Amino acid sequence: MKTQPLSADLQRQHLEVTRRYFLGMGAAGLAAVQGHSLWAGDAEILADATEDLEYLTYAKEFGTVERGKPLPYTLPLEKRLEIGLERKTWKLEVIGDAKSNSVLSNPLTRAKGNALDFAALMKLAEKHAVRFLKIMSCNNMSKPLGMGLWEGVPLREVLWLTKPTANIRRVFYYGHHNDDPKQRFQSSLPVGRILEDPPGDNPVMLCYKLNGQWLSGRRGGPVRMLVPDAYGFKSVKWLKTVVITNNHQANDTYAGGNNDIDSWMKSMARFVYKPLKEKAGVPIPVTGLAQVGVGGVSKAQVWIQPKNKPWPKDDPYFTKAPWQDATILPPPEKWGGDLPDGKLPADVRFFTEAGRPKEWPLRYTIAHWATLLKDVAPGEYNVYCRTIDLKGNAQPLPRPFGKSGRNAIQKSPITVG
Ligand SMILES: Nc1nc2c(c(=O)[nH]1)N[C@H]1C(S)=C(S)[C@@H](COP(=O)(O)O)O[C@H]1N2
Ligand SMILES: [Mo]
Repeated sequence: MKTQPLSADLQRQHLEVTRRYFLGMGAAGLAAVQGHSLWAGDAEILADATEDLEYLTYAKEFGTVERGKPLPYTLPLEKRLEIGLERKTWKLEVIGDAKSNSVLSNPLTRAKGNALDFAALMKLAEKHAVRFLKIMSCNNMSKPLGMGLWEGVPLREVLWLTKPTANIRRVFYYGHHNDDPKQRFQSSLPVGRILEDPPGDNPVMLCYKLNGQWLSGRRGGPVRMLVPDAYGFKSVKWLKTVVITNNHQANDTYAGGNNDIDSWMKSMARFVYKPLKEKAGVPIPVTGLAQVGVGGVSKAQVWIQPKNKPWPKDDPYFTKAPWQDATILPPPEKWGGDLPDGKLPADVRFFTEAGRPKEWPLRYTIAHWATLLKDVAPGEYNVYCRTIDLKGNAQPLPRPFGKSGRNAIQKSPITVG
């Protein structure tokens, strides 16, 4: 497996929203902005502040988790055309599991010549296309990979084309894998999740656009699966095959490696700007992101603790620490991320006709947060951040186990003096 760290490009949207926040705070905020190198562009601080991601992530800044030798999108164009990894030649097979007794009277196969091609997908898109925001996050990584506006056709529209009638409990799917079974990356879902969306959720979809652009080969194009509520491993790239089965068991590649393959995304906070060194007597700006999991996010919080005062071992999640609330910032005015004109298109799920989100923050996206640490005496400290969900659970609760999604509380050192 290869992972690529996020680039250290500037956090344009993040800096913009946080700067507005600090300016709006009056005297203390002004002191923080003016007296502070963050806004002056100090290279070291910016490099540190820019490790994470901005609102919609630019293509070149998106984090990647991929397998394959060679990686399919690195093959020459001629080869990509031959294997169907270009829109012109892409075809999706939707078939019954030969080892199972699912009944479908119209499987979509290459052999029969009725596999779904890109033109047919676009025909479905005319009527059924959906667009929604989603953070791509790997359950095994501490920070998200990238924030996207994804567009696609609900998978159920294509499942129904196969005229399924009985003995269907699960759907398996996998991408191009150089015809090498060992390279196959597969995942699965209960059929119910595909046919019906839980209230307030988005459909599982065949995704062909990200941030207003055709889905690139690196991001899994021409078509990838996109599972809104799940960690990244359910969103299989270079999708070519969907298998309908009566098997009730999951076959996900990620079941190996001790991963919990049934986990909804969790809420968690990450620092974006975390100062390493500060003068005493100056308000210290701290900013970050909250990933909004199934439980939502009601608060982001920070806590600063002297290094020489270790926290009691019987409170491993720091639940009794004196956390202070940060401010969750409003939705951005500019969405960024390669969108034509930086503008969201019409008909984004959970947005009004005027292009504003109906609630904020939205589930399975991110929100920015910011705060000032004030009156910190000279000394060595650690700063921590966490989220509180809509039920009042403090991160990493109610699901602290890492293999269902990493959500340990992040800690960052700071010297004040
Ligand atoms: N075909 C294929 N799809 C894949 C993977 C892969 O290795 N091969 N990795 C998965 C994992 S583990 C994650 S976290 C996401 C990451 O998506 P991204 O690379 O677009 O950020 O892709 C998923 N889809
Ligand atoms: Mo992953």
